[in-house]
Amino acid sequence: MSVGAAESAETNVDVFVIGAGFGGLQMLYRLRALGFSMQCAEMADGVGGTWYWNRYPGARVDVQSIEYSLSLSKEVQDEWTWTELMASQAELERYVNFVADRLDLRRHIKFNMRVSALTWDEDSATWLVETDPGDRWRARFVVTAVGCLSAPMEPAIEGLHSFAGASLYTNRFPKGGFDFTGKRVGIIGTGSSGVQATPVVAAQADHLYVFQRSAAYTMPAGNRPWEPGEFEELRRDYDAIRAAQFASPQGAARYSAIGIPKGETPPRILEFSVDERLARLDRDGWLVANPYAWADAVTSMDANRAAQELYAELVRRSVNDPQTAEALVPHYPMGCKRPIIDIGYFDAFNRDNVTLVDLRKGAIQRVTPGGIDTDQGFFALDVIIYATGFDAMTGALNRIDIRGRGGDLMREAWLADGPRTYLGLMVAGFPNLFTITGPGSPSVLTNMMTSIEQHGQWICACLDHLREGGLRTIEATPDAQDDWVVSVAEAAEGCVRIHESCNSWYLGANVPGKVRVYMPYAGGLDVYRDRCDEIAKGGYVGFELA
Ligand code: N01
Repeated sequence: MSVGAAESAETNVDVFVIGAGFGGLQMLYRLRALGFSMQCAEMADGVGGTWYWNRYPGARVDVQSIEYSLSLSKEVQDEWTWTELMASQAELERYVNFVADRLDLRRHIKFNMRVSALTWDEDSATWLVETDPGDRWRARFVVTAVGCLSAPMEPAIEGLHSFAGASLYTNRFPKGGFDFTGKRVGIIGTGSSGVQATPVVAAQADHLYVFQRSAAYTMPAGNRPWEPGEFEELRRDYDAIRAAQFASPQGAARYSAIGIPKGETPPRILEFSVDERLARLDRDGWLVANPYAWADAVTSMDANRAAQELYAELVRRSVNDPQTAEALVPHYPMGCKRPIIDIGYFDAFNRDNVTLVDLRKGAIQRVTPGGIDTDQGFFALDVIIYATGFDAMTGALNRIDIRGRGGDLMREAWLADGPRTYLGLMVAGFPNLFTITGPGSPSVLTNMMTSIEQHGQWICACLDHLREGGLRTIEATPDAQDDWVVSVAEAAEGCVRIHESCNSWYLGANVPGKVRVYMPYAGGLDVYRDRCDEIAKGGYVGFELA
């Protein structure tokens, strides 16, 4: 493929890839194999995306690494050895660097380069790619691999920048780490990041104050190092492991934060008496406090409340101080937010040097140079850790000025009704632009590795099809997009996910002013992949090819 008339100081490529996390790296590998010319820009000075930035103490994947790893290269799969069931950030960062080196991908990547604008040029049917240092490219196709949880949120807390001590963000944690020894530390946020960081910081700090606005639904990860020879034995069975992973609705067939292994059909909690539920709890422990453990817990609020009761009981059994235990019980539906798995979260609250500050009893007023002022008193601190999350799913895309046909800005098109895409892969009015794990795809509800690879395969097959057919453009039709937006909304139906008491980042509820729309496709990755494949087989139904 070659691009039409080039402008000066613009380099031509077939495909421009944004982001060198796992999504971008696998894309580069697949594109190169197909003979496309390409360029990738990465904001950081290294590969890894999520696993580059989120290097806070305790950061760890919540899916088993044998599944949370790339399947695309046999060499990588055969040569890499995981040391634990679920890898730490440090191990994942080593892995992603190994992938980049083993597959010789670095030569395609410009680091420390932020893509600031993408502008569609009607006449040449190309994208102008503009970057922060000023380099420009002209690409026939653009693939965004910018991540779903990569646009950090700074909380709107008065005086945040006045703090005289150290302010740390989990999603931009210092590369060299941080020594909390002897420090009075406050952590704001009890989502996955805060829950993972709490026990590790508690073990080091002089005192840790956990500022909790909403309590977490979290349960033990069950992580452990592999027994000698255990991983090697599993690796011999990799074909079957990958087949099960790719066939499952979550893109992960083994125990993880996003699902429990397929076994017997889960019972309905409302068909059990309270005594029977407690007997299950005694038998199965935390597994009963999981929205997937009950057939009715995600669809019926009564069932959900019954499951919440079991969770509360388990918290009470885990935390010594009854007041702290009560404060750690959530007051919103189980399964509405992303489930969390942890290592020693509740044990941390049994330590003398950890205090839970339940913000439901008095909110944060402001940050001052000396600490955090709340309606329930002042907390003097040396360090504040913000574990306050992301502008999820659309944030990273919307921070780029993406102008499609007629100069329309993508973030403006998404302002009124939330993100509108076809399959989460393309957007009407924005030809030749593919969004890996974009809003409207299963992405964050699944093992991201599986979803990333599924999108990578689909996009490459599509580009190959266009090349074979001598076609210049592909674009989602507005009708197909409208229908897909309805499918995404329908898949989220069922009271828990979109219940009025649910304020998840899936709904954009954590970002002031963001329209409340359930953004990922909840119909299952297996169903979704079949749909994508049928669409391709049918000649890219719902797309206009020219
Ligand atoms: O962010 P979050 P996260 N004052 O949005 C609180 C993935 N992930 O970085 O719930 C006080 O979940 C906020 O309170 P509330 C995973 O998909 C995966 O932890 O809005 N508190 C909440 O407690 C995850 O879901 C892994 O009431 C404030 C917290 O900050 C996603 O990333 C590890 C506040 C934000 O929680 C995001 O997780 C880490 C304020 N002004 C992340 N503003 C693993 O693989 C916000 N909060 C294990």
